[in-house]
Amino acid sequence: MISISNSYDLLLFLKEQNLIDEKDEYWWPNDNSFEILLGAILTQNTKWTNVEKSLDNLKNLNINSLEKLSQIDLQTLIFAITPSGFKNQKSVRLISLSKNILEVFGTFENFCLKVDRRWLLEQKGIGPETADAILCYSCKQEYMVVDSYTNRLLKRFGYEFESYEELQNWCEYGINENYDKIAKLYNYEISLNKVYSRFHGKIIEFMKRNPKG
Ligand code: 39A
Repeated sequence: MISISNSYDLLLFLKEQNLIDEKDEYWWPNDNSFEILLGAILTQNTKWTNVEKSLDNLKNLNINSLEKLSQIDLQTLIFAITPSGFKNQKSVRLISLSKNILEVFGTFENFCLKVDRRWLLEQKGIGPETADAILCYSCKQEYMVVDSYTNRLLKRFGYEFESYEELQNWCEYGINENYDKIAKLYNYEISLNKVYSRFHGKIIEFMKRNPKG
């Protein structure tokens, strides 16, 4: 393993390996922002392959908007999301989140523009990782998601963090500090949100290919 002094060095190390060349532009499978919101909740405590099965079931039921999700029959939702686990808890939370978004923001588009991290963290079942996944990938805001893969990867490089926020700050700081160099690498066509999105995606893909340090 090479040694790294900051998250920019880590990004360069991962970028050289072309880990997400075949993936979507922002790495997270990107049919639409509403589906990303569903995926961000469904992926809690389960593998992504299980989430894909639940998302397919919801697509087959044509649950493609907050309005439809807020009115779905609970048992139908529970059955549809069974593959991704915690089906009762996640169903209640999805319905209540969709109702709260409609009540406070009116539309999904307005939610993406106006929502902040604090509001998301006040919702039942949404912790920092889920909130940041929604902000980063659904709403295209400038937050980087960090997770157990990020923690484990950085441990291999000798870094340990005391909290989610400390790890997130470390990741975002090195990127911000070196944003000019990064933008140059991408021919100045990359937003900070896209750098965070792709960086997180590279970390996950690297760890899936290299599960043992
Ligand atoms: N753990 C994960 C994932 N693994 C993923 N993909 C693969 C595509 N997403 C979108 C979220 N969490």
